[in-house]
Amino acid sequence: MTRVLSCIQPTGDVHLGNYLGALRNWVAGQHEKDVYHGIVDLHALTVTTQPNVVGEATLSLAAMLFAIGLDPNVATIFVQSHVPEHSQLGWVMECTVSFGELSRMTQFKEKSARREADFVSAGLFTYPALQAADIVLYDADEVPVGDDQRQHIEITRDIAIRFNSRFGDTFVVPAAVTPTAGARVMDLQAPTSKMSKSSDTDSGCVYMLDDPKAIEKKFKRAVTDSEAVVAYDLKEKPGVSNLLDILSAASGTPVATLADQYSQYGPLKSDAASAVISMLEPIQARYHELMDDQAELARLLAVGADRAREQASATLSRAYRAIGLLSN
Ligand code: ATP
Ligand code: LTN
Repeated sequence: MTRVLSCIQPTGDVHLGNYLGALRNWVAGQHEKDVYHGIVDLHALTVTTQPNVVGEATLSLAAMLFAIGLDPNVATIFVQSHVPEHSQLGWVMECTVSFGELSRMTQFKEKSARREADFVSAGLFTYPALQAADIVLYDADEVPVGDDQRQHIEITRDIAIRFNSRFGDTFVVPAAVTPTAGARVMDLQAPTSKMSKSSDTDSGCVYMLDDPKAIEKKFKRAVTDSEAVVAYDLKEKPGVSNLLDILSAASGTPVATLADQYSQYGPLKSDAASAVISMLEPIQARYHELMDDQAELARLLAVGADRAREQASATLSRAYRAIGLLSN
């Protein structure tokens, strides 16, 4: 069966865009392929300076992943730092990639420029080597990623190919695949930009843990236009089209059917809010249940860590043997 791996960083709260655009597809995908999903806390260290923040975000993200329906008995859901082989193989990967190759990574150039006077860790620079380890440790055939991560998959392929040619066939060379298209959710206040946790205000971003009142308020205030005609037109009517897209994704009704059903913005907004609230209700309930039962959450993560380690340790040993490190 095809092995798929995709990871997520525990930074910031999960929002509707992450869910409808990506995470919901992870849930559907777990029954189609052999999937591994890591919460990559060590990657988050590249920009962390405060104690406890990463651990708490990791726990919360884990509860959210289980709450949306990832089944630890079907998918392998693990925390990166619970599988020490990531750091171990990460070093080997660092020694298999060149300074020049890492210097060409767009994400590093952008992130380090944005941090300007801030601390730019060496980890931010070597990050793609750790990501390469994340991927090859699991013999992943496919890595579904957005455009921003394609360069990191390319460098992973280059590293794997270089290692295999130096030390003999050891790693599966992964392919970047375009994830199943999810909904593209736009900011409710600025519908030409994608919904994002880093936008200026929170009022255009619906978080998975927002309470019903907050969700209603955000939809009520959603930016539309002055035409007062409900129609799907991404270019001319981005706000209304976004509401139709969200309502469609949350209710399962096709956009075309919905567009015919509404003639005013008010009902469209309140129905979109209600559909989102009903969709999130069971997820939030399960999330809080898990957060209140940390022992269960720890048990679920241990199941994932055990399965992940079994695979990861076999690959690490294979790599050490290929290099010919002295065994102990
Ligand atoms: P930031 O808010 O800092 O830009 P983000 O919220 O976009 O981050 P990422 O960690 O970059 O989150 O993305 C996680 C996943 O969610 C990715 O697969 C990304 O494509 C998807 N995603 C993020 N925002 C949206 C959105 N508005 N619509 C659809 N998919 C999205
Ligand atoms: N760099 C990715 C997160 C990430 C990842 C991975 C994705 C770390 N390791 C392995 C896919 C496969 C990001 O910032 N979104």
